[in-house]
Amino acid sequence: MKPMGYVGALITAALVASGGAQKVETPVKIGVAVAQTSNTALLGQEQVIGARFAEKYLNARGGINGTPFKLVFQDAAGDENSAINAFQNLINKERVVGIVGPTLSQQAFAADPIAERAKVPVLGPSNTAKGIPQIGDFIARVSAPVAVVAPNAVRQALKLDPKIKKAAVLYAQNDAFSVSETGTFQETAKAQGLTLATVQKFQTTDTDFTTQVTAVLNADVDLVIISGLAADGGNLVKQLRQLGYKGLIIGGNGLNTSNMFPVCQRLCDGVIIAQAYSPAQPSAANQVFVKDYRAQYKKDPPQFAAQAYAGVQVMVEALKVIDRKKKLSTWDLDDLRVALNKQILVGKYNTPLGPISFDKEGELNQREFYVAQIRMKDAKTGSFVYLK
Ligand code: 1QQ
Repeated sequence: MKPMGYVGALITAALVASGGAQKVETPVKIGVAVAQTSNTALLGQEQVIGARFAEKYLNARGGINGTPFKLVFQDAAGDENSAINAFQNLINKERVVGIVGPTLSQQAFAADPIAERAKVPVLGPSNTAKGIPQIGDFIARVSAPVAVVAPNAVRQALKLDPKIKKAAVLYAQNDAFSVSETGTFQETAKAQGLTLATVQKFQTTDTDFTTQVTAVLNADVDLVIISGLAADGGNLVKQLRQLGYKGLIIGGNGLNTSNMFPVCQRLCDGVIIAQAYSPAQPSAANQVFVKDYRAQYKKDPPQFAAQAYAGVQVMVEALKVIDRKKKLSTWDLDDLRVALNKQILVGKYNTPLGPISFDKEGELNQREFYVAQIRMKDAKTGSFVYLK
């Protein structure tokens, strides 16, 4: 963990001494704490793109009632300490009004309590484990939980091949999201009448999966379901194919990025992944987003970019409502953070994810979910093809 530093400590001490009262700076700063480095950046890179995109386009459309806002990025990397450090910097040094982040649920369980104690609203852009909104009053998420997203992949696999009877389940035991998601996958598979022939564990840091793949092959299954992150997940897919597994593979949310393609290359082909976003979502908000995104990046936006965009959008729209009642520049920062949290939870938002809102605990209300399958054109290029 990077230490806060002498200046940061001095500022914090001064604020504590002064009772914390400080005016909001303009332009208003929204913090973004996602993985810009480490293996988790395979997922976080798409969030940075989505958030920057939101900043550019929402500001071009008037920002907060005519005043631009500013995103402040702090690299939360892939571990708990980096996420905690990023949150502390954003809260105490950058004095942001709210935070979109972190990337992993594993990090959210460690860093969100820091924001909760400081009364700073957090929107989890990709924190899908069970229990995230329950961390505290200031914690909500724009990322639908595994319990509602993951089952769609199992149902779709059975639609593609109704003869599937035996499944193998593999999960990263050192990652809170993977543990949560595999629970949902295992319940769904059993509820659908499948036999769980083997359950295998690994670590997100593993690169050699010979033991797990051998167990899968010995169990003679016709479906493999993986809950891990992008680098480990990609290597696992690759080694399953290299050692001769021929059946369908379901990947969880941690494999939900084209940044995995360089890892498993052609062998990524066919992996089925449930989606909390579709570029085809017909809402006007999404169609504008897709058109603008395509113009800039020459491809469809991926789920993690769309969710990060939605996170920034929700903060901005809630700030607009508050600003209309009392100009943001006239607020005390502490009061504005509390008001922002309240407004986030009562608002309704037309986002690229479709229309969304939150329940009292900060859990996301979202209507539509999808399933996509990876199609590789060659070793480097592929795409997520949405299934009906
Ligand atoms: C979580 C996730 C990750 C796989 C998203 C990046 O869903 O940690 O909750």
